Amino acid sequence: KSAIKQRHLEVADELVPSDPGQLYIGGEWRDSDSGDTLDTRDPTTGSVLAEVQAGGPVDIDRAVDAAWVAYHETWSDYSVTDRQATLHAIADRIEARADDFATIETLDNGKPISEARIDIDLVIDHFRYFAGACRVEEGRTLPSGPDHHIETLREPYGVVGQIIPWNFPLLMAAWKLAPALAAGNTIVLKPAEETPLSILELMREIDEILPAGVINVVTGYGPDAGAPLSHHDDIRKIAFTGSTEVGRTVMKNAADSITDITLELGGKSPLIVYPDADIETAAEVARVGMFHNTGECCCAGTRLFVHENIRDEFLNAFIDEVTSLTVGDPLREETTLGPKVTDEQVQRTLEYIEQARNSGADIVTGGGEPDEKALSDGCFVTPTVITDIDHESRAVQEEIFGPVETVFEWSEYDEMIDQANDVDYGLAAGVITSDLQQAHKTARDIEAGNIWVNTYNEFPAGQPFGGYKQSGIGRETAAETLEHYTQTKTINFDLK
Ligand code: TXE
Repeated sequence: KSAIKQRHLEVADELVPSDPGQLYIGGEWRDSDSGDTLDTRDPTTGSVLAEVQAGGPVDIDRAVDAAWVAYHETWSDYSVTDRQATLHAIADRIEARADDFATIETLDNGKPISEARIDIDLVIDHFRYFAGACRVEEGRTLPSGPDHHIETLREPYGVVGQIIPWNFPLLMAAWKLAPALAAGNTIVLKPAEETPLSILELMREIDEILPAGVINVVTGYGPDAGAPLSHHDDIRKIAFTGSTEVGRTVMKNAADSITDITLELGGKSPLIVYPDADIETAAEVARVGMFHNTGECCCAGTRLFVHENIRDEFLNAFIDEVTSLTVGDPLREETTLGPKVTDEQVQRTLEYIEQARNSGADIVTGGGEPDEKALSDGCFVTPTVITDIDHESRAVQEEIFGPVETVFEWSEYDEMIDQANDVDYGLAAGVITSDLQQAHKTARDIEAGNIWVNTYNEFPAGQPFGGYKQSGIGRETAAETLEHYTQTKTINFDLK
């Protein structure tokens, strides 16, 4: 065995129980109805980390029933201060084992441990943020004549369904669980089949502080466990993060039972560098914007627009940044680029690079798998920068979701903005300039839900996150998210 494999097996032995993976329904651990299981693998070594249950429609039915029982019998009796205390208690539990959660995330997803720690800090912050935010949710008293009193209440939906992806497993769970619980709902959550381990560990950790059935977790494949959740008649709201393609299916399913929906989907975000930018800062922000989390970020700044006056100077500095990324074992502190999550994702990324190469684009650095023998069992792709590529090509228009940057040169503002907006997505954008007026104008002209100026990939709780165009519907991580998890009831009193 290689040294990396040996180390990962030892760490997994310590942190992943030999039987980690039952479904968590009604506060109990149980096998799936079909008895089917699925393997979750360590993308660094290719080894199986654990076998978990592959849930299906019957398990989803059970979980939805359990969530309704919990809603009626316990969770609706929790006052807002009780809910606040529960959310803080969840945050405390995660904080006490932050290193364990970060390590499990690195084993299962492959993200560098230093980035996994950032995820876990944000997870804790999100639970605490919503613990506070639910205390300021208020109804309204409406103007009316002397004979009436009209008021509104914000009421929870009851049971909500949540489907999440593999790129930030525990953070995406927190973005969904925290506001749903804060608003008074109970939940059926389906993790991604690639990365269920941190969420199962979370449920083991908080089992004793959460009434049975308030959160139910059904692991499994999308079509078997996700689809039945998305068109379940007894789910009152569905929240999904994943590909735009599956998001469209989930939305159609939700239409069958007129279920409210929020969607956080793909992106193809522009990062615009102005001629007045400090070159070193710009190169660093661009590196973080593209290569954080191995490029597996829906908001990654995948289309880099550099002003012609600084194009060569910037590109040199940027290539220096990219080639100094340390590709390797994500459990090591110095690693800054880990493996992708699965072989399938590697193949998908390499196909996009190949298409770009065949179309005559210039692969300036990277463009394949690393040569090191020690990494040969893992899902690694070298950090890649592509120039001279047609903006209409697939690698520019479609989400690659890997460590692949495409670079464009611009001179005329209006043309650059038109091109920056010329994709189906509208999730995020970055602007790098010291000219504040220009930054404001660009931020307004870009069709996207999140704009970072002189920074990128920051997600503090409280800052709304979500997309324009085909990047989604609704906003997460902020006070307004509570509105997505509640419905308004109007009460009109006759005073005569
Ligand atoms: O996503 P899926 P995949 C993009 C990214 C990536 C591509 C494919 O471009 O390369 O999507 O990744 C569940 N009904 N993003 O295939 O399939 C699935 O089990 C209900 C962007 O992993 O969208 C998982 O839990 N649910 C993205 C979740 O959907 C279904 C993050 C996401 O998986 C389902 C991930 C169905 N029919 C991928 N089919 C982002 N926006 O951050 C699958 N699922």
